[in-house]
Parts: sequence; structure tokens; C-alpha cells
Amino acid sequence: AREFQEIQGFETKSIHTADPRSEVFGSLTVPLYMTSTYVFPNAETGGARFAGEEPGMIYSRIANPTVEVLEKAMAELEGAEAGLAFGSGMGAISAVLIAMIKSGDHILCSDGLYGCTYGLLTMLKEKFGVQFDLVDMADMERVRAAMRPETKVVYVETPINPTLKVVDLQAVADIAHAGGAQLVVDNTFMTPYLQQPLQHGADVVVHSATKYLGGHGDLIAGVAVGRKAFLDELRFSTLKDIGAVMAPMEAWLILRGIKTLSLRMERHCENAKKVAEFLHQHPKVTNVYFPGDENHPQKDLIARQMRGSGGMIAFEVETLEGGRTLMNSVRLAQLAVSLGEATTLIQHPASMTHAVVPADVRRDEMGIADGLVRLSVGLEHPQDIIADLEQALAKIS
Ligand code: MET
Repeated sequence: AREFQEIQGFETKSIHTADPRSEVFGSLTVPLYMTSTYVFPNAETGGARFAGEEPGMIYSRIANPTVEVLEKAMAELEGAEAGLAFGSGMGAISAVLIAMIKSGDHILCSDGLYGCTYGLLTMLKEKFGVQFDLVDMADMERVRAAMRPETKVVYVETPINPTLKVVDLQAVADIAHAGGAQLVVDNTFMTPYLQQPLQHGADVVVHSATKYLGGHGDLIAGVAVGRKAFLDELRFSTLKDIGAVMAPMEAWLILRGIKTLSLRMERHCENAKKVAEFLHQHPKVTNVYFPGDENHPQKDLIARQMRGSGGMIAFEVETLEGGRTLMNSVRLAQLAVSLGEATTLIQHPASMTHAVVPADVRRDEMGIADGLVRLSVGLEHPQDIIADLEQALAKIS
């Protein structure tokens, strides 16, 4: 790969960082290494690779050349020392958290988390005695007060799935570090094009690469980026032994996806702005949650931390039944979980992505109303997305 110190533009990096020109055939795109294992030239070399004394491939659960190109590309795009790829976003989150904590430790979380992340924390608590709390991170006094001597990790989504609350990363990072904890940020909703948490004090960034990074709804994958020493440790311990690895074909597809990441994110942002404006003025829509709102109370923070407001919108209609009618009436938008792809997707957090969260926690701590609907605004023409929502909202009695 080329040297990138002088290249400033994200667009340029996202296209050239996976440059495989050292390949014998001069292939423009990254070769796909579909292999489980690697032949050692001799017994001594095999032993030396296992001992970590010599570089070189061993086995694709530990590293794979195609996957390694993606890991380097993601590190480059997030401004990290290193990256590590996983079989899913949850694979990345599990490996990172398990590497950082032990029984009796405490994890402090934003007051909203993807449902399966909450499920993982609950499992770690019930089976291994790892404590966790959700705290409203709009108020730094509360974050400070919720820190404990055993707090080893502060875990943040921003914007939060699905409520779209925004958290001040630098302020939380300062509190975490003052208390001896590390800050882990799930950057799935933003991607490194819109937000780079490591530049705002985070120690590790995790992604579901299934979403915007892949961008086409055709794969499941995850990535973590951060310091090389931590990720090396993860590669040779937690990731290796948990085995939640990314397949080379997935890495290849994501490398293809990130070449157009900047273009796609720009359009997702533009489309979502137009859709949010439409929803705001619609009489049947009671609440809209969108970081791109003109009069958003955290406008300064959003401008400081995010290059754009993203493609995700959450909103409420008056009744649960109304929400159901809406979701059953869309024609262009598809009723499905997941997000960040070309197709507009609509789903109901309370019964779908966040169904695993107990109802009281979901409502009272996370602020997810039963009637909340989440929209992942796609890349269709904005007028078509709006027309579809308009006809579906008209079906609500
Ligand atoms: N993380 C995805 C989402 O928020 C997948 C969902 S539920 C299994 O939509």
C-alpha cells in the first residue's frame, strides 16, 4: 500500500488505502485469499510464527491477507494505529469488552444501547458478575457521579440507537480517563466519514460493518480500531479463541463498499434532512428525533463532533396501532431491521431491535416509547421516500 501521511482527503484515502500494488499481477483490486491455512516453508518457520518471533500467516482465524487490508484501511480511516475485523458487530463488541473487563468490574453506558449490546451486558452480569449502569450523558455531572472505582470501561453510542441522542465524546473521555477507565464508542451510525471518536478522546471504536461500511445490505461483519498493543493482544487472545472472525469475502465486499462511503454518506445525510423536514410538518407525526434538526439543542456539539447528521431518523405517531399501520403500509421502504444501506428500511425498536431490553428499562431508562419507529433513510430519490411515507401515514385513521 502507498504511504498516506501526505494524503488528507477522506475520499482519497477510502479509495487508495486498499491499494495492493505489491501483488504479482498488478491487480487493481484486492485479491481474495480464500484459504483456511498457510503452508510453512519449514518446521522452524512454523514454530517461529507461532512464537510470534517471525511475521507471516498461520491460520485464517488469526489473520488473512484480504481481511488484513480491510483492517489497515479501517485504521487509516478512523485515524487509529490498528484495526481488527470480526464476524459481526456483536463479535467486535464482545471481544473488546471481554478483553477489557473481569468479574466485579463495572461498565458505564450511555442511556441507550443497541438491544443485543444490552443483552450481552446482561449475560456478562448474570453469569460473570460484571456490573453495568445506563446513565444520561447529556449531563456530565451524572456521568461523573456514576463512575465507580471498579469502572473499567465507559461504553457509548452516539447518536444512540434508536433514540438518536448525541453524547459529547471529549467530555465523557475526560471523565473516563480521570477515573482510570477506557472509552469505547460504537460508531456504526456515523462511520469514520461523519465522526472519528478517537480524535475526541475515545480509546477503541467498534463498528457493525454490516451497515454503512458494507453499505449494500449483503453481509454481516464487525470491526474494532484502536491502539496496536491492545488489538494485537485481542488478535492473539480473545478474538483468536472466541473465533468471531470476518470471512475474506466479507472483507473484500466491505473494501469495495468503503470506496463510495463518502458519496453514500453525503446522500444519506441529504435525504434524511429532507425526510425529517417532511415528518416534522406532518400532522400525524407527534415527535421527530434527528441530529440534523435546525433548532437541535446540541447544535454546537453536533457541529464540533460530527461532519453531518447521518441517515437515521426516529419518530412517533400517536398510537402504537398507528405505527403498525404505517409499517404495514410502506411500499418503497422495507420493513426490516438493520440500517445503512441503499434501500430505506423501517422498523419498530420496542418489538424488534430492542425487544430483548426489559420494557421498564426500555421506556424509563432508554426513553424508547412503545410507539417509536426507526427509519434508515436510503439512497432513493428523496421525493419517492417522502411520497411513500405520505401514503403510508395517510392510512393511519
Ligand atoms: N443492529 C441492527 C439494528 O439495529 C440489527 C438488528 S436486530 C437483530 O437494526
